[in-house]
Amino acid sequence: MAKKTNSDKANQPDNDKIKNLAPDIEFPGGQKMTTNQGVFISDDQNSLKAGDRGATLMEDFIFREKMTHFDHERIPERIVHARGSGAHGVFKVYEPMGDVTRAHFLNDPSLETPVFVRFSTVAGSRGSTDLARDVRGFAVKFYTQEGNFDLVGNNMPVFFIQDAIKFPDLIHAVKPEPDNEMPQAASAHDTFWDFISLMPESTHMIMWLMSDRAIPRSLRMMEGFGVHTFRFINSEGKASFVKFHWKPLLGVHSVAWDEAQNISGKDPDFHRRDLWEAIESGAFPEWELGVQIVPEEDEFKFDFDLLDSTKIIPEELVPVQRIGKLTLNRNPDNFFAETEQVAFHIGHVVPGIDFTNDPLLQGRLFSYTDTQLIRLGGPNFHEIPINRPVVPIHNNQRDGHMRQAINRGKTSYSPNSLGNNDPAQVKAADGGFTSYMERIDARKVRQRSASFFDHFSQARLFFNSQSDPEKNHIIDAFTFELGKVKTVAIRKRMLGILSLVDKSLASAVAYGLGLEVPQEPEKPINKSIPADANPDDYQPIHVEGSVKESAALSMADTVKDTIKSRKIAFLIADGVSEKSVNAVKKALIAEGAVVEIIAPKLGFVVSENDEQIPVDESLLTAASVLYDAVYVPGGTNSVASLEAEADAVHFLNEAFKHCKAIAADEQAIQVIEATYFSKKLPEDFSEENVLAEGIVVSDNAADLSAKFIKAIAQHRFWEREKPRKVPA
Ligand code: HDE
Repeated sequence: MAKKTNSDKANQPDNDKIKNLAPDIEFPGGQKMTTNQGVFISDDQNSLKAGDRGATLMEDFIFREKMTHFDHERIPERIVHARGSGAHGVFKVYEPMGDVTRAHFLNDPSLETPVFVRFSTVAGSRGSTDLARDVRGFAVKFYTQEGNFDLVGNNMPVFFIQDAIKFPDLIHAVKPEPDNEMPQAASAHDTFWDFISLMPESTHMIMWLMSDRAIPRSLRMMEGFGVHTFRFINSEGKASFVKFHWKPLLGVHSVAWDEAQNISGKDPDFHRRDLWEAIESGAFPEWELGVQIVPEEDEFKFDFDLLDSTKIIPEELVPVQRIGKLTLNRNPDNFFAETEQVAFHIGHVVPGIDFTNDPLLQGRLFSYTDTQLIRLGGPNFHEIPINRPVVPIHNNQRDGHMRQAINRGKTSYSPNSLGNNDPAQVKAADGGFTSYMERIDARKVRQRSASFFDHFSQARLFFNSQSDPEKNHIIDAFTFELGKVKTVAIRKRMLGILSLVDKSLASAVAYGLGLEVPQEPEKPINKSIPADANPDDYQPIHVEGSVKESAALSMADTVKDTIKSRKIAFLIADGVSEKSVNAVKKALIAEGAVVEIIAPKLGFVVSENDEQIPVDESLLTAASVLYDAVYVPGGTNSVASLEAEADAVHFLNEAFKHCKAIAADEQAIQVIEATYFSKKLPEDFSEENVLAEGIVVSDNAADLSAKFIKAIAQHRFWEREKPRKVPA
C-alpha cells in the first residue's frame, strides 16, 4: 500500500484530528500521473501542437487543465496576520474545572483534545520576515467532543483600541502606506505613529510593542493571551469572568533589535524554521493554559474596566491558575491545506464558554466569518479538512460554492413532519449551547464608557515592571521608530503622550530625537471624538493604579533553567581537538541542546588525530545571529586558522554584542584575544563571574560544559550593554 504521508512522522503522534484528515491526504509515492479527471497522462513535457513548430491546439485539455489550475492557485492572503506558521498538537486539562465551566474538554483529565495552532505576525504580507517588530498572533483551534473552540489570541495581553469600529483605521495606519506600499512589515513610519499619537487609548499596547516582546527568540518562547475577558459558565448556569493565558515551559525570551534586523536578512523564515525543526527533532513545544477567574459579583471591584481590552488584570490582584498543558507534536503535511486554509473565529465557542460585552470582542464576532467568506471563497469553508470538527455536523444549511457534504433526504427545514423533525435540537442538559442570560437594561447609544478613559496607569505599570535593560530597549525602540517618522509634529505629539507615562522615558526618547519634551501634551490629547461630542468628555482621566509593579510583566523574571532546543555554534577548523569538540558536544546534547559545527568551508574538518568531523554550515552560510551561544574548541592548528579568519572573529564579536554565552577551550584563547571584547574578559571564570558575564574559558571540558550550560540557560547577558557601549 502506498505511504499516506509525504514526510516521515514516526516520532509525531496521531490524534483524532489527524485521523480525521487522513482520507484527504494525497501522496504520489509509487503512483501514476493523472489529470484531475483521473485519466493517465503520457506526456507532461509537451503541449499538443499543429506540427512540432506549430501553434498549441485549443483541444489540449491536459495543457488547459494544468494551466488553469495554476492560474487560480492563489487565494487572498489574510488582511492581517498573513504571515503564519502552524502545527498540530494536543491539549490536556490537569483537573476537572466543573466548578467554573461545563466545557467537556476542561473537565476530563484523561482526555487529549486535538488542536491546531497558528502563530503569525500582524502587519506583514505572507512572504514577509518573521522577525519584524510586531505583535504575534497565537490562535488555537481545539477540536473538542462538543465542537470546535477557537482561542484566537496574541502574544501581548492588551490591544491598541477599545472599540472594533477603529480596527480598519488601525490596520490602514500600520500597513504599508497606500501611495508607495512602503514599508513592508514595519510600524516605523508616519501613518502608524500619526494614528497612535492621536489615540491615547493605544498607549499601553504601544509600550508592549516597543518592548522586546515584539521580537521573540522563538514562537516556542512566547506567552499567549486571549486578551478579552470571556465568561466561563458551569452546569448550574453560574458565570465567572475569565482571562486566558498561555505560559511557555521554555520561558519567555527575545532577541536583540540589531539581531532581529540581521536575522531578517540571513533567515527571514527564522521562526517558522525553528518551530518546524523543534517538532521534527521531537523537542515538542509546550505551554500551560492559565486562567484568571473573577467571580461575576466582583465585576466592579477593580480600578479599570474588565471589558476594556487595553487593560490587564495584574497577576498580583488575580493569580493565574495553570489548568492544563498544550503540546505541539506534529508538523502539518501541507502548508496551504492546513496553515493557510485554517479559519479561526472568536465566535467558535462550546458550551461552558461565552462572551462578554467588551466592544472589541463584540466586533470580532462579526469580522472573522466575514473575512473567511472572501478569503476562502464561500460559506462552506467549515468543510475544508483542517476546519471541520471531529464530531458530525447536522443542520439545515445547504448548497453554496464547493459544497462537499451530500445531504440526503427531502427536508432541509425545521419544523418538518416529513423527516421526523430531524435533525433534533438538543436540550442544554444534554449539551445544547445556551447563551448566558445577562441582564441588560440600557439605551441604544454610540458611546464609550467613562470607565475606559484611563490610558496611562497600566502603561506606567508595564514600564515600571521592566528591568533596566528592558527599559533601555523600550527607549531605543521608541527612538528608532519615531526616528523613522518624517513628520516632526508627530514625533512631538508622541513625546507629549510618553511624558504622561513616564518622564524619564519621554526625555530619553526626546534626547535621541534631538527634541525637547513638551511642557504640556498637545490638547485635546484624544482626537478620536464624535462630530457632535464635546472634546472635554473624551479626554483621558488619570488613575493611580493600585499595583505599581508586576513581576509577571518582565521577561527578566522568566524561566531560566533549561537549554532544551537551544542552538549552539561550534567554530572549528582543520587540526581541531576532537576531544575538546566531543566532550562539550556530549554535555550540551545531554541537556537537549542542538549543536552545529561551523567551519571555514563545508564538507569535513580533519581533526588533530586525523578524524573526519562533518561540517553543518560554513562561515559563509551561518551567522552568529542564528545561534544562542558559541563555543571555540582547542587544537593548535584550528585556533590558528580561526584567529586569522575575519568571519570567525566577527562571529564571536557579534555573539558578544548580542549578549550571548560564549565559551572557549583554554587552547583557543588566542581566538578570543583577536576579538574586541578580549579587553572585557572577567578576571577569572568562577561560576559567579560566568553567570554574571556569560563568558567561560577553561582547560577542563567538564568544568567548561557545566558553566557554559548554566550560562546558556540565562539566555542573555544584557548587563553587557550597561555603559550602553554594545549596540544590541
Ligand atoms: Fe484579529 N482578525 N481582529 N485580533 N486576529 C483576524 O481573521 C479583527 C484582534 C487575531 O492565524 C482576521 O482570519 C478585528 C485581537 C489572530 O488565522 C480578521 C479586531 C486579537 C488572527 C480579524 C481584531 C486578534 C486574527 C484576518 C478588532 C487578539 C490570525 C484573517 C476588534 C486577541 C488567525 C482572519 C489566524 C485574524 C479581525 C483584533 C487575534 C480580519 C475586527 C484583539 C491571532 O477577521
